[in-house]
Amino acid sequence: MTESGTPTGTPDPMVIRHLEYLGPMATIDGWRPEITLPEIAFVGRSNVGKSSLLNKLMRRKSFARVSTTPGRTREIHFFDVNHQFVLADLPGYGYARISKERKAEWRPLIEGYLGTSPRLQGVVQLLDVRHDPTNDDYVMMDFLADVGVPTIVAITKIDKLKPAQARARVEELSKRLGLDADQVVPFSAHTGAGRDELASALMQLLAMPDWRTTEEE
Ligand SMILES: Nc1nc2c(ncn2[C@@H]2O[C@H](COP(=O)(O)OP(=O)(O)OP(=O)(O)O)[C@@H](O)[C@H]2O)c(=O)[nH]1
Ligand SMILES: [Mg+2]
Repeated sequence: MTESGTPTGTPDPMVIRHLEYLGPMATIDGWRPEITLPEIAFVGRSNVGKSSLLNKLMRRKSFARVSTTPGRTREIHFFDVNHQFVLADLPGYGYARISKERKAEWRPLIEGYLGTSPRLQGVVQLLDVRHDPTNDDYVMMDFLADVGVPTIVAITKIDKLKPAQARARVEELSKRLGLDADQVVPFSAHTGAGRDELASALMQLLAMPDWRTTEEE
């Protein structure tokens, strides 16, 4: 097995050949990259482990900054991955120490982006294996369900529990949230578990027909 949990010899489902920062989007009518590629957005409560997951996924040590001060990122950050898709890293939501006004500033950006982005192909929602979903998590999941965009749920920090405990929690969370097994990816940024499964789920998302047009037919 390699560090990422792949049996030796199994091809990497997402070899990162090109990774380029495109820039930040600070307001819904502000700058955003020209839309030429499908986009995949990453969302989650602040401190859920999003930056760590993105670093592992991209096989970079400090592609996304692992923060010591939660709730710092206020913009959507865009990256070109392999000229194949645009990765949108959304600000972490629901950090308790952020004032109500700050939260009110973020919602239009997050929801505006997710609700209107013409090439949004899928969303990866992160949940911490140790915690029950918060009210903010439910608000986000309901919103994504309303939009109708295909969603993958990455369950983070599974190394923090014993393997059997982690499996039981993943099952419990999936059941509670009504998720199909193929929508759920248990993940650890520390051990690399789930990296290739997530990469492979993203490749499948990218291969799907546009959900907006298929829904109208
Ligand atoms: N044990 C363990 N700790 C993790 C894992 N992923 C992240 N952490 C820790 O959780 C904390 C938050 O990680 P980040 O990756 O910065 O989380 P984030 O969601 O990007 O946080 P913000 O950007 O501040 O909203 C850090 O102390 C990480 O070291 C994991 O898979 N296992
Ligand atoms: Mg972060």
